[in-house]
Amino acid sequence: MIDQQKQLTVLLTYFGAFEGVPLNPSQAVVDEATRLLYSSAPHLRIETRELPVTFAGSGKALAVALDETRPVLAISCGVAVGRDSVSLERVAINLDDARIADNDGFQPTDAPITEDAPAAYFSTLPTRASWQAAVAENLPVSLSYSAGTYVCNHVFYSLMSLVGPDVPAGFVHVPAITELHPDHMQAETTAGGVPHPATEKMPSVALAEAARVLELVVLTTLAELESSEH
Ligand code: PCA
Repeated sequence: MIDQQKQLTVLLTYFGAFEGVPLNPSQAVVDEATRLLYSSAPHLRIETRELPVTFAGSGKALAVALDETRPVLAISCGVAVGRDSVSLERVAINLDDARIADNDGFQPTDAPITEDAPAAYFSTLPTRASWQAAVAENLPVSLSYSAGTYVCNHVFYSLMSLVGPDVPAGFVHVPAITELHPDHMQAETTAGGVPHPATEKMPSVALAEAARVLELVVLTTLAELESSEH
């Protein structure tokens, strides 16, 4: 139930550095989207949290963040190096399969995230409507059907199992950001990245564009929540 009198809390999470990504652009995108949302939707309370790039710690940190903030909408964000657009992830799979170690030095292969649990969860964000809103503004955006099998997919799967069907939730992968030295990054395919020859320039998008896509996902989801109340 959306109570118009109540301040609506939105939870946005991002990740820090990990192997091949000395500066994770998901933080800058979340910060900039938060700034945009405070002027476009002043009734919102935006809570942001950094999650560790670890299989063991990320789900726990997410559970704490959800418990502390009790959001009406939750979006986790991470980077997928080598992609050339902001990816609205549609499906999280029950699989940890890492080609690089996480920040604990842990590198699971072929391991279920949760035993005897669903093979996959779909995002409950209005991904297509959000994508359409972003396309209408000529922003670099795509619908994606794989968030990889590294910590981002793990967090996405954990998020969907933690929030249940009543709180819209999902995952957004941002590409490298033009202003943040993208050439220092390495793509990692299990982390939703796209391999690219070292001779080619790393694809990247402008910070303002990536942040606007994230803002549109939040606004589109809230509009849908509000219309379901009438
Ligand atoms: N991207 C990684 C984990 C953290 C991040 O920002 C991934 O796509 O799995």
